[in-house]
Amino acid sequence: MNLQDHTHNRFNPLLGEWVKVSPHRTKRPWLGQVEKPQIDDRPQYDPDCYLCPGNKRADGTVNPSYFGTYVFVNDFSALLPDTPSEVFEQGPEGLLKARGEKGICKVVCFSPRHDLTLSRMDHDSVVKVVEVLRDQYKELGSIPFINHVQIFENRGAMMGCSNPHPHGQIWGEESIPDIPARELERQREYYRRSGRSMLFDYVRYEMEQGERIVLSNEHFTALVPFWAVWPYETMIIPLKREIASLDQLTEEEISALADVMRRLGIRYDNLFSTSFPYSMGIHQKPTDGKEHPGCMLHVHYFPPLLRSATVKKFMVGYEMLAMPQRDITAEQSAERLRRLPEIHYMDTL
Ligand code: H2U
Ligand code: ZN
Repeated sequence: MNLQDHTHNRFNPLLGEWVKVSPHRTKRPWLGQVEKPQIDDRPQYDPDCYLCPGNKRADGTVNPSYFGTYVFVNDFSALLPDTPSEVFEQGPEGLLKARGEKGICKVVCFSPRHDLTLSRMDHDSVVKVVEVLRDQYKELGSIPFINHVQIFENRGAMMGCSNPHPHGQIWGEESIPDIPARELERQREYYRRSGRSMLFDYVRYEMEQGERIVLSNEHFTALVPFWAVWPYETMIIPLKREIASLDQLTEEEISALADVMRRLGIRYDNLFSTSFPYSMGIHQKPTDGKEHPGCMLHVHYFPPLLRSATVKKFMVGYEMLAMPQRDITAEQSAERLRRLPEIHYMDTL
């Protein structure tokens, strides 16, 4: 079987799921289609933005005149610290099951500048963002009832992001949510079997192969995983040592992670000359005080775009009912991302 010609199912070892790849449908070469660049001309300050410094938020709080980053408790938090942790069970065999969930939700402004994105901020400012995410992981994680901290960024209206001001969210909660729980379980199983971390083995193998690597520096690499579902899905993984969480990073590694995030963001924006929408998030060690053998810190990027700034991939029909499917292979996506320049298109207009 040739992975670039024949339809096949690829296995995702992190989730234990499969993705169908049908490469013959995209046999035509990449046309290198030139898109009209989308000019992002937001003002540096927007008086109507609830995240800009000095502005009033929905709950009446006035944001300070912050420099760098600014973190606050979400005014519409989905999780609250005083929810009762009760169990509900009803119906035959307890089919109707529920459980109370305590938690804290925060919003992190990445910059006071309304017009920027992570990909348009300078390196030092992105370093500050990674540092503040690390500090929040530590702070929330040290609260006894918080056993898992999920950091994420929803970027672009297409992803349901309510405000273009650069920001992310952090949800700390009692239980480990399903997706990270499954990843942790599979990493644990791999560790039990081999005595090594799955993602550390994987990243070293990919570095030798090279064909799915997008970019790297001394400490981190960004690659299109073999089992990617979204057309330009990527992961950032530590290269040099097994790191389980943000608080284990040295200053040098924080700088290296910021570097890869920033450069990957620029390549993404340059792909379709648009401010590239995505959901991005960090998976790391839960804060439940347990061991979690084999757990490695990693960042996932799930971007919805397929062919242009407006044509997105839909997960419907077969994908909703059977399994995910893609046409362009992970190797083709990695090659396209690898060929792009690291100077932001907005800086060349
Ligand atoms: P997005 O990242 O999906 O755009 O969400 C931004 C969050 O900001 C959203 O969860 C919160 C919303 O609850 N928010 C506030 O905390 N205060 C406000 O004044 C408006 C929005
Ligand atoms: Zn703003």
